[in-house]
Amino acid sequence: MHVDEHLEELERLADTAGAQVIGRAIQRIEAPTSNFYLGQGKVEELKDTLAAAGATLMLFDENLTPVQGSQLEQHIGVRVMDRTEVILDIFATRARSSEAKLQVELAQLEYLLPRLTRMWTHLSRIRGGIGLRGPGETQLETDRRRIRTKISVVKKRLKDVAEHRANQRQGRRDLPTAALVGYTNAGKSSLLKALSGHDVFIEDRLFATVDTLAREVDVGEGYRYRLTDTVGFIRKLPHHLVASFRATLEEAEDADLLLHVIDASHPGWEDQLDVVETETTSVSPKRVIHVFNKADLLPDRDAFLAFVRERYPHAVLTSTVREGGVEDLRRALRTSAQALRPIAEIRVPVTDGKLLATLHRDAEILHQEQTNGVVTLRARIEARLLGRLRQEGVEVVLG
Ligand SMILES: Nc1nc2c(ncn2[C@@H]2O[C@H](COP(=O)(O)OP(=O)(O)OP(=O)(O)O)[C@@H](O)[C@H]2O)c(=O)[nH]1
Ligand SMILES: [Mg+2]
Repeated sequence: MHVDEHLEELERLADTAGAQVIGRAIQRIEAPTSNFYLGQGKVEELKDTLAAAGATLMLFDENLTPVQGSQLEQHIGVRVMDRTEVILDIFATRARSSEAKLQVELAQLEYLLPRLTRMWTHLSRIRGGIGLRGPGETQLETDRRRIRTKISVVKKRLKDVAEHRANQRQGRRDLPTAALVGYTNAGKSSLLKALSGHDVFIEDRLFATVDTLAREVDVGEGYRYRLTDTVGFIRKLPHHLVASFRATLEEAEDADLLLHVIDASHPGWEDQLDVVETETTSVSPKRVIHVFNKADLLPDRDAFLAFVRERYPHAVLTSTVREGGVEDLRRALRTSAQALRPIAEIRVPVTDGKLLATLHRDAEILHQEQTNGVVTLRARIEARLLGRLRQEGVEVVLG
């Protein structure tokens, strides 16, 4: 991606966060300096530009160390936010579920901890008159301790929520599952909406989705899939900081199939694809379908599909704004569902209550009848479970 595209993205983040951008500046440097990141001359120039424009905020596309952030602020005299801070700000305003709120709180606390001195400087300045004097070491230490305690409390609560979610997922293996993953704004939520017919929140802004959300999707011929929408990825974000991404990764890890959604119309789609692949390496190898979305904006769809299929043989093109634009994906899901959940006839002695209960929980029962103490079930059943049943000597006939 070019630096212009990077700033374009930062501008969209700023817009999402509610800031109005009045100008951009770029400096090419050999290596960041430890005090300002930028060179001294550039800092002076920025100071004048910002003052002349009456700007109140400077956004930095690179992540700043606590020292760089505080030095820049003191020198330039406006609030300075780096990429991560802008993104945390967006997450804070968008989190809805109690889990997402906890995740954002944790990320903010962890971001805050090494920057406490700087935040205090802000406060004392806002209160006025006290100059740049900090709160004193004792106060700082107390605050640090309090934040650390808070962090461990929030972590504990998040762990409980995550365990609860994992249990819920475990208990539901009746349908094959797919996770929609991808760069932010690629169209993941739009695809979930188009496929499921349910209303899903969509917006032409970055990070419209900060909560995972699951919907059932009819993929035809009686097959269904459970699709999960997840939080989008973005370049240069310290993902360890944002626990929401862990939820995304957990969903991805648990799913039978990954749908990697790519905005095919974006000039930097290849870089975006790489960012997502790097972030999800921990969940592969897994079956992945590359879904090239916004195909309606492509000048030559056939040529594009031929090009991407050289690298991703199972790639599909989609458009959520075109009539029938997601049917190729629906068909791919159906093929995959048929392979993952073949239909089988299973005969179980009526006395085997445990096996019957397992089947009722984990398989989709299509038909059931009982004769002479034997229950015959016709069911869509996970290929893995079917193999296990066979090994245990259960009578199973495919088809
Ligand atoms: N032209 C066109 N626009 C699309 C298509 N699919 C989605 N969009 C638009 O792209 C923007 C982002 O869509 P979302 O579905 O919110 O994207 P997302 O991947 O869920 O984004 P985040 O939740 O922010 O990570 C919206 O303005 C959609 O209307 C498509 O097939 N064609
Ligand atoms: Mg979304």
